[in-house]
Amino acid sequence: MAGNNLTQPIYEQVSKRNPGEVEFHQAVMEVLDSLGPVLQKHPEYVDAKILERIVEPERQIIFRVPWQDDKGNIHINRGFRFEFNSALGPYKGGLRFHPTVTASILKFLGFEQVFKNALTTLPMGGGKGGADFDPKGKSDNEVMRFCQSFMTELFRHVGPSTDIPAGDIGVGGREIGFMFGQYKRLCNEFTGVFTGKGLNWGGSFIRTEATGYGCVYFAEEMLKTRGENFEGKVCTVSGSGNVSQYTVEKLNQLGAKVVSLSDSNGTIYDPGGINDEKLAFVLDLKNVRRGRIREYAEQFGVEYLKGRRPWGIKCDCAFPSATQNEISGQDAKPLLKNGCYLVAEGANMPSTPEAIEQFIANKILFGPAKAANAGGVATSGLEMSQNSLRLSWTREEVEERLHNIMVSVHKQCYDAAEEYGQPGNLMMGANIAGFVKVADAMLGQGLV
Ligand code: NDP
Ligand code: 2IT
Repeated sequence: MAGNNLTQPIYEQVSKRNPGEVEFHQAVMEVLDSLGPVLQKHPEYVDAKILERIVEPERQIIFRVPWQDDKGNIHINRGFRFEFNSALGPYKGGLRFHPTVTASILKFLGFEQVFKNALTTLPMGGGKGGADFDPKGKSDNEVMRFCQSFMTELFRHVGPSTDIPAGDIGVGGREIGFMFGQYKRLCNEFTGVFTGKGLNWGGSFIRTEATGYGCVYFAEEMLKTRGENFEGKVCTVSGSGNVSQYTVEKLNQLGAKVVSLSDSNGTIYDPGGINDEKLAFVLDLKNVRRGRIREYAEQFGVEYLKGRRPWGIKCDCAFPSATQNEISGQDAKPLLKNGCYLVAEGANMPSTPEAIEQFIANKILFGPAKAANAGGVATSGLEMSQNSLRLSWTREEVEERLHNIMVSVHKQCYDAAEEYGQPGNLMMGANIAGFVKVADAMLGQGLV
């Protein structure tokens, strides 16, 4: 593609400087591949070395997290925060607690976050953090001791105008509560340093629902471009955590039928549809009892596909909402063959490059993660605004703002794709629209 002679050396430098960090390389490659036409039109970005700067995190923090389990045994985990880019506002992005967490995973997520946050049009830079801690099978007290130890180091690097973490995989309301409590104790101040807080201590209505709701709103805009809506559409959803749960809720509200959910052990297939009553069972199973999705199949007498993902199930629309690289090139084949014509990414980077290539070649509606799942961080931005105002907006007001933001994110991607000669390619549109905002802010702020 034109302009690749400008981006290839940058990709090579990223590979060399971050050896073995394959997820980070993958995320950088996807963005760089979209930017050829932008660099041709804007030589000032090339001269100011915007790309070379944007792929290098502004600050990288790595620390030891020692903690004791209920039996008194000592464990050591590794904690991270990548403060990627602050051109548009304080660093903003979630924390992930999962045994697979590495610098590569968090750098890919931090890099994506920069452009995603730009698309929300709210004043937020990008960052990401977390630890290779596995909350599964741990008691509440063990999770609390881990969170307190994690914050005992992280507190000095974050703040309501500096860096504002939130949740991600393995970090939900319980973990945010423990970390916020420890921050407050160490700093002796009650501020909006986290988003995703409890509703009675500074949280915002709709933050819990925001990523799933936002992803469905984004997909609704994609369908509108073909004169369609969700009424009667058969949808598959992967994962069964926060994003998946509220994707199902909103799809049900809009008249679709969701036939799958999954976790890292397998998939449930419910051809009758996961109605609101069954969804209530999932919320209790996953958020309170912290059980496995297999129990849904046992409860409702439906099929359990052990060790499998949902992509072999016939559907109109697919919502990958679990984790990165969960739709391989091989998975994309049956998905497309069975007639799926909309993929909206609730998770971050769930489709491999081989899968995306097929989606684009087949001209299906493809909503890339940094646009489709921007509703979560957008509502975090709204939580920050409310904290600054020391006011809280109603549920209806926050949901309306979220909806408007998702319509605007879709429009920005759609328009940029058209402007740069790839109509309908929302992946390219998202990369370009997000990049241009950050690049212009970086130009304006001089060589920093
Ligand atoms: P949760 O921890 O609530 O749920 C994660 C779900 O994904 C679980 O069902 C989990 O299954 C499954 N999962 C996690 N890791 C793997 C894996 N390696 N293989 C297979 N399944 C896996 O996380 P969220 O719902 O918050 O996050 C899901 C995705 O959405 C992530 O990609 C996240 O980055 C992204 N996202 C989240 C936002 C938010 O606001 N929370 C905002 C934007 C994006 P199991 O229980 O077996 O681990
Ligand atoms: O990937 C994401 O956008 C998130 N996990 C949400 C980040 C946030 O700060 O709300």
